[in-house]
Amino acid sequence: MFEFELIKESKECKARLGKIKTNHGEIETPIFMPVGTRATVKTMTPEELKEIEAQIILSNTYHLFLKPGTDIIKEAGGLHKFMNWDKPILTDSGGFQVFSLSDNRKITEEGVEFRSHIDGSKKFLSPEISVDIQNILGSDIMMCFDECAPYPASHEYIEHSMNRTTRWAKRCKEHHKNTDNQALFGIIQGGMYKDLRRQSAEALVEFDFPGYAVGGLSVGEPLELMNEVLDYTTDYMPKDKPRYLMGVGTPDYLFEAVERGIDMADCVLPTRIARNGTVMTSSGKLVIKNGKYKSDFTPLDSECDCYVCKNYSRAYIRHLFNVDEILGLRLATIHNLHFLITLMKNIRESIKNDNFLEFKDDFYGKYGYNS
Ligand code: PRF
Ligand code: ZN
Repeated sequence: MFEFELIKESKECKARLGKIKTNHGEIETPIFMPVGTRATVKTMTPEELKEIEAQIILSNTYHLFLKPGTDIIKEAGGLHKFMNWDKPILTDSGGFQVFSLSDNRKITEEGVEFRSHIDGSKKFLSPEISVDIQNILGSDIMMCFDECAPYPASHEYIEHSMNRTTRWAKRCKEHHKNTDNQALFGIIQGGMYKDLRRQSAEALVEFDFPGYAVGGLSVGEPLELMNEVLDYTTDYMPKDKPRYLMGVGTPDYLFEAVERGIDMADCVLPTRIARNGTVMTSSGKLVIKNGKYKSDFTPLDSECDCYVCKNYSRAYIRHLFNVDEILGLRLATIHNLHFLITLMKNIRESIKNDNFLEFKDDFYGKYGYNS
């Protein structure tokens, strides 16, 4: 089963409220998806993820293909069972990680030959292999194998790359058989070029995927440029299908994306910065290792009602980071994910009440913009 219900369109902007139904439960949109690259959201148990109301997590074909390998996950009975997570999972195709992580890659029409970033061994991924792996993983939402082109890149390069991504999407769709239980999303590419975004979207919409992603953004371009590209790209996307912006997860990028009609987003950022000791609060980011928190016995964020903020002080968490205690990483991660998940919940509430733009301005006033 896979269904998307568009519940409401905002009167103020292109923001939407919706609901996705999968075999592993429902997802309210707009949603932020925590990233569990290697079959774990780093430092968190599934029970803790449920406690902070995570509704869906993302995992990666590329990493799981390299380690532990597809056979082990097949033997375990799929990714849900392997990692003890019974809610929805989205898997990325490897089409991004193979370009950002591996060495010596060689792209051909057939696929991508590369060397593993772990042990240097030779590997190969193609649209068909990516679909086969994602079928074994058993994710609720699968992604087409694509090329996420670098930024900046010429019109000529992007056009060539985007057209190949379109041909790869067709091969993914033709190869994917388990369509009743796993929804395969198309990924729109086209760099920062309006004509190419349009061609990419129109070609993919022809294939009638159950959902569409915007790829190739948040690759180093300024926020204003991402906003401009998103603005026209979402206009080329069907209204009755979910729209997923890949790799976006700072509060400001999320607000700007939702305003332009995005329903789903994911990013390693909240979990990654947490492990570096940076926490998001209602008045902006805070580096907890800083000496000024040495005897600050207030919570990370006085407006937060997460388990961490209810029970621990800045001074204690600073101490944990300073002496490299594992609990520091865990507490900062729980708080940051709770912060973004709650932010998205409040965004949904504001769309419902037609005060999304006011909520956004209030948030920027306290948190800051592009920070
Ligand atoms: N393609 C895929 N995964 C991605 C991206 C993409 O373009 C991005 C772009 N920021 C993040 N993750 N397959
Ligand atoms: Zn908190």
